[in-house]
Amino acid sequence: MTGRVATTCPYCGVGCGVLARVEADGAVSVAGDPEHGSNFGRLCVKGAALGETVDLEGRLLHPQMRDANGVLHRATWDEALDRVANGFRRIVDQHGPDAVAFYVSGQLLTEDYYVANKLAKGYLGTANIDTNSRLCMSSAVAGHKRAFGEDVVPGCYEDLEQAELVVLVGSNTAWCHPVLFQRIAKVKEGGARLVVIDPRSTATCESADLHLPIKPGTDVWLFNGLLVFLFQHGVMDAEFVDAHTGELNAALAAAAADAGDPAQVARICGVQLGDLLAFYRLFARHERTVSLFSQGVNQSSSGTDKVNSIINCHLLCGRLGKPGMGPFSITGQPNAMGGREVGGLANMLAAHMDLQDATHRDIVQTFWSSPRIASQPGLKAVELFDALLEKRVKAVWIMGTNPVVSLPDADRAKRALQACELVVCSDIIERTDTNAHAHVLLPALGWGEKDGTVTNSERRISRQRPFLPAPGEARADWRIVCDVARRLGFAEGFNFESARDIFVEHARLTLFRNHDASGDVPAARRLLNLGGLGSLSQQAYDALQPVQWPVHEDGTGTHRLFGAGHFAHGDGRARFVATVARSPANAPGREYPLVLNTGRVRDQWHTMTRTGKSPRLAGHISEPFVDMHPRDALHSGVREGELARVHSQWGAMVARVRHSGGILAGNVFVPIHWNDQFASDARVGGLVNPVVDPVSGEPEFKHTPVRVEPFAVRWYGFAFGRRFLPASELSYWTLIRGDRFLRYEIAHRERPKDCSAWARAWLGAQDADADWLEYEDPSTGVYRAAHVVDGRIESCVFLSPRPDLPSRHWLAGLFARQPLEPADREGLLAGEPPGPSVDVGPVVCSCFGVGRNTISEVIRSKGLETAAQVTAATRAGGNCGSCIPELRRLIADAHAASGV
Ligand SMILES: Nc1nc2c(c(=O)[nH]1)N[C@H]1C(S)=C(S)[C@@H](COP(=O)(O)OP(=O)(O)OC[C@H]3O[C@@H](n4cnc5c(=O)[nH]c(N)nc54)[C@H](O)[C@@H]3O)O[C@H]1N2
Ligand SMILES: Nc1nc2c(c(=O)[nH]1)N[C@H]1C(S)=C(S)[C@@H](COP(=O)(O)OP(=O)(O)OC[C@H]3O[C@@H](n4cnc5c(=O)[nH]c(N)nc54)[C@H](O)[C@@H]3O)O[C@H]1N2
Ligand code: SF4
Ligand SMILES: [Mo]
Repeated sequence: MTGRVATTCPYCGVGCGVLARVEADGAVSVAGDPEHGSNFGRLCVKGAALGETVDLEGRLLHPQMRDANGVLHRATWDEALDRVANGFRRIVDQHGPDAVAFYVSGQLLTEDYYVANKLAKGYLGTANIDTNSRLCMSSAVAGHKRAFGEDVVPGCYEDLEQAELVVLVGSNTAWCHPVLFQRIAKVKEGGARLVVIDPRSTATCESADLHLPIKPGTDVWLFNGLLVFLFQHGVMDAEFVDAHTGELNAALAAAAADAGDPAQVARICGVQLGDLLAFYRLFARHERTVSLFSQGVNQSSSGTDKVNSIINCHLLCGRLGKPGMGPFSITGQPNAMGGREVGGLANMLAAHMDLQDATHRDIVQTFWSSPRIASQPGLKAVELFDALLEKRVKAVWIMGTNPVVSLPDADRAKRALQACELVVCSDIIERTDTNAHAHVLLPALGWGEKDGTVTNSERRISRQRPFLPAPGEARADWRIVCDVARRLGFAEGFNFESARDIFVEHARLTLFRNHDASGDVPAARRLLNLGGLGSLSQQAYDALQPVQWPVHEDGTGTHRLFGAGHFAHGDGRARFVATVARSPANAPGREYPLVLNTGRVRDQWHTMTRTGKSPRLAGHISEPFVDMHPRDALHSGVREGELARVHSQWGAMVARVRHSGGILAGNVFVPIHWNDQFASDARVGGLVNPVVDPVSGEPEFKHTPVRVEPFAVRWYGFAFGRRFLPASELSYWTLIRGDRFLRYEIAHRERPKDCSAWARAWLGAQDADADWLEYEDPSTGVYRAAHVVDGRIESCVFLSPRPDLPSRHWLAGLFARQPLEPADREGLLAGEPPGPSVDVGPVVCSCFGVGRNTISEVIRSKGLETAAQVTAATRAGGNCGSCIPELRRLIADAHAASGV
């Protein structure tokens, strides 16, 4: 494919290879890279929409600094870098190195991460550098270290295809790692079994043979019970356990103490005994079992124990390091793994070495020839923001993460930044909830512009390559760090000319005092070893093909580790960990009777700074919602489609009530994505309990006691405009980007006395000659108006006392049409499309814009039985396949409705 640049998707940890090209009209087109071993040409809908997210609208293109009056102004790079360097220098001189901190991200490239970590730990001398991976993977990291002696994912994606049984624990793989899920779905066709363990019934469950909707937080009981069951039924690889592991007895005793009786485990986990035993038997029976886990496991106050309780079961059966089996921590961000490799967590050093190990400190400091080396673990994310609030830390440099949205107790995080003397933010977007508190804003290069490497969930290092010019004055994150380091007087450690220079240094550090010449393994041996990559030329770096570490001297990679039973603990043995089951930190009670679970939706990425730009991605789920059981809605006095306020002890938010049918009574689910840039009051992080796992420091994002109550409004409505509308004056709003328009879902506590006057002012159509269409029915309280300019629709607003407003779909289409037909004008007044009504319903297939009603109608009328038939009939699911689980659900629903 000529002119295509092979690069890597910047979203999830699947790490798909992407071929990107700038077309003649300037548009960016992307396709899956058929050669890339992670996706073999597939992309999910977020990857497929990448081209819609790389425009420069909203980009931060120049450095900015806040003046004494609190106003941000454009600054030169010299001014901005001086302010950062001088500020950090002054604070370190006055208060010591631990008075400054870095808060970085699993979305930085390995090279960026490496220099940030080097600056903090080797030059400033503080380990106060933590990352959003603390919120994401740190329980998996801690679990791996306890079990294996090093943070290693033993297997690879192929194992999922070779497995007889795939167990998905706390993972909505269908939505969060869609391409990997497609690989899993394929093996299912070959007869493999799929078990999903998740309190919610998600899109992932559509393909499952067995779904265990466990009570939130009870995973350790479940897996402790499994360990006892396997042991009692003799499903154990005694030879492996004897030769290669330690401390089984302690683990068994702990497990038997609280989970020895399956009937009791079933009660505690809230599942049917029969289902529990069915899972235990499936696990017992299938040698080739992969247990893939994600945030339902990690993000818990017992996250590390959850991880080890899963690994224990695999160790007992010797099921890891061989084809088709193993515990598998699936990573969230594109470079969660790379960050771990360079030591981006506050309790790690670099190249998988430990801060608290004097030999490791000596290795790293010697290699760096650095003036100092941090010797005490730094502050973990949540502690770091506490320290900012208490002014123990006085300067923080935030790179590539949006903590005012994504931290637990996020309002406290906001106050922490307000209290901080110097807040520096490197970002690609100008306006974010976090940047609102920056004293210095530094424009970074984004995906498509930046150059470096990322490592995916299966240890595969892939290149991100630029195919777009650097916009404005933006610079690579690594370059910005080096610019500041040089100003701090550390030129000798940061004279890097390119990402390749940094990568090569990182690769060499992984080798340094790792193997000795005789091939013997010295005491400080680490499995993370980039062997042959330590001498890559620029040309070789540019041509680097995806490769899984450890990388041998000849440049070949490693699919699996631990197959030979050698682990990274000093004695070469893996460890069973005694995991004592315990409940989540805070139980629901009278004041806060429901449990808040938070997570992701299919078509948005985190705080929406990039996916929020794409009209295609906005169609699937366009508003923040609180998904709840109808019984709880009744008790809470709220109704589907209306607005509700969700409260916890820490904060509150407003969202639309929804009944997906997948939520257990007693629980609610709220997506994490919406924030102050996209909605009036929907930052769920403000509600989340900041309690953390005692070992990993990872917050309990999946379990906060809350209360839901009505959010009373006098009218509901929606509006479309070609420009931003003054939504912030309303009680409720959400912003949705469309093709050539912006859409707002709105509501307000008071009904305007004069709707017409209000609408004209709000839409900016006060001119007496304005082409203005308007309809009002005082008996029902319905009002609608549209402003037409030069024959084209400019804006419109629809209001009603109830949330049952007309379909937005046909209105969106009017923005593409010019000029309006007379029938369109009539439709606007009538509040419905002219001609036969074609409400296609909410978008299910974002690639082809196919709506739910269309799909359900075809399933019904043609009696379709399979997702493939639906694709043939409607195209839905025919591109990226992300919606196939939802197609299955619609088929099942249609059959249920017709009683088949
Ligand atoms: N579309 C999309 N994809 C993404 C992302 C995104 O923002 N959008 N982000 C990426 C990132 S960084 C990450 S970390 C991953 C996260 O990927 P996932 O972990 O798959 O996603 P989540 O939605 O956070 O949560 C997973 C599931 O855990 C369940 N759960 C909650 N409590 C428990 C419990 O106690 N036990 C069990 N067993 N399950 C529980 C939830 O109901 C939820 O369905 O996704 C990555 N992929
Ligand atoms: N309630 C709740 N909260 C959660 C979670 C949850 O499940 N529930 N999950 C947690 C998890 S797993 C994660 S990973 C976090 C994610 O949370 P965040 O990391 O806060 O979310 P993002 O929106 O990915 O933030 C990335 C920021 O970096 C910017 N950016 C993008 N590319 C670049 C670049 O190349 N350089 C620089 N300098 N900036 C860039 C983006 O514009 C954006 O502002 O959220 C955590 N918070
Ligand atoms: S599964 Fe989707 S989001 Fe994840 S890397 Fe692949 S294309 Fe990107
Ligand atoms: Mo994550």
